Amino acid sequence: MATHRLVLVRHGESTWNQENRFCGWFDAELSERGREEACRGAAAIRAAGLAFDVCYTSVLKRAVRTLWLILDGTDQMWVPVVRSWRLNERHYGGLTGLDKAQTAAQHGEEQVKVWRRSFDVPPPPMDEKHPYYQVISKDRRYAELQPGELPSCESLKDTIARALPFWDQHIAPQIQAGKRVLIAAHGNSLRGIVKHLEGMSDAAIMELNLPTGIPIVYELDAALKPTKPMQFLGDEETVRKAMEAVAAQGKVKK
Ligand code: DG2
Repeated sequence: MATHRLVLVRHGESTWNQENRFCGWFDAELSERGREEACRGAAAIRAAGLAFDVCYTSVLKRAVRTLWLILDGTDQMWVPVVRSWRLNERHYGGLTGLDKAQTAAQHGEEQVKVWRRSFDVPPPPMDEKHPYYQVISKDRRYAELQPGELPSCESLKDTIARALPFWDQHIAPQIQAGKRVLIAAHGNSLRGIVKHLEGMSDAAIMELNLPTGIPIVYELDAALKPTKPMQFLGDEETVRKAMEAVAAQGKVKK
């Protein structure tokens, strides 16, 4: 029996999604289209009559701003917001900044799918000479991380390993206490949460591509297990096309 509800949303399209670049921990802004997606997400949440008691997001502005636009568009700007680096996108390591289609042309589509979607194969690490090393690794928002916590690249498995403690210690107890929770995060940090919630296999999660800006509703039982499949607040055709478009980002452009 469903006793709790959880809403997840991947941020709206970022400028680097638009340019088809691996983004990871780079702090890209929302594109104009991304802002519109977030506003449409807000309208869908309002139409569904969903209210929140606490919201969670990453420390990356594409997710934070998406949350702001949703809270603004649903007149819930007063609701407490908790930000954590543990909800950041997976760290794309040495791929950060590269064009996904050009990377597929250079290394092959299969390799790019492994880097993007395999469960436990990380991308190559970001070394100190990488053009985005300083701007990411030396950013003061990560100054409090303990030795060994700042990644140089992450697989989905690594991403789950650092996101799950935050889920277990902060988010799950709030849901279990009856709080209505919204999480605005990223394609892969949310895939990690979905994998955990649904108990998906390492193979099944490879095929899941989350669209930008379309809220996802989960009905959960007392043990926080979904009582039915995730529901998108968007029409089926739009969701299907958006998921296919995400998957196609790693294909060579003809
Ligand atoms: C994208 C996801 O993350 O990329 O880091 O490039 O959700 O923060 O835009 P997001 C990135 P893919 O794993 O879908 O290639």
